[in-house]
Amino acid sequence: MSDSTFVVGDVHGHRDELADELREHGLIDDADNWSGGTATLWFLGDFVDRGPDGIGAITLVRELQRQAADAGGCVETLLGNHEILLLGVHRFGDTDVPSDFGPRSFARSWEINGGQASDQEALTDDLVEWLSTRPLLAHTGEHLLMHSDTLEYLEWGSSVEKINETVHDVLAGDDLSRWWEVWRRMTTRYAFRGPHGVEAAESLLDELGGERIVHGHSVIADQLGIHPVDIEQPYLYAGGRVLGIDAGLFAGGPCLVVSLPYVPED
Ligand SMILES: [Mn+2]
Repeated sequence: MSDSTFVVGDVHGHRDELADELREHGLIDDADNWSGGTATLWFLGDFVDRGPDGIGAITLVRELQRQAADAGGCVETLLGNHEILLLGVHRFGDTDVPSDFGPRSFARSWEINGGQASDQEALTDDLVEWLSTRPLLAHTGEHLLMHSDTLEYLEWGSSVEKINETVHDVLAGDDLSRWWEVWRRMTTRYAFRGPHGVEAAESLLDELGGERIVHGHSVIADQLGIHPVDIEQPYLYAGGRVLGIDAGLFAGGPCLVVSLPYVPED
């Protein structure tokens, strides 16, 4: 277990399924306490919306973060677009976003993207502060971790540190247009699929560092043309430069806890 690194993709409110899978991998015990020792566990964001208990999932992760730190391990998470949505509704509600493209607001987007009233009600100031300061991008070993499979992160800077800093400044402020831009950019996807995927992945890795991108956000079942229930492994693509780990838990797929570096079974 020591020195092992694990990544988990989009949980979308499925707190209990997450706990079951972490237990299966020896990372938590029967009482949901950290048992991973000095292991590192990264989440790629999108804890909330679509499923019943997003705040419960975040609360579990925060508790594991404290316990892992005491044990010499590490638990950390990236922000997903659904965390931006959760925080945006909390801060701006149904205030219209200045736009030439018709009426839009965080509240409206939250409703049509599976927002759960119980998550908004359970959102405390402490959780808002913690979430608002999580990174968008991170490195672990030779991996570049990102929530969304998009190049739009580069609009905020040309290094991981700069991108995280720019977005943290936005989230610390009250500029609705800039907040909206964070949501909009992080909702884009599929940058590494198709004939130009390898090139896009390699140019991003050249710019931000790392040998392999690991992302969530876009379910791998539709990339493979199968149903999420038939997914058993993450999906390595774009010439081996990109690993997709969102198995579509909200759509009946498994909660993958992926050990890095990932080696395909066949
Ligand atoms: Mn997402």
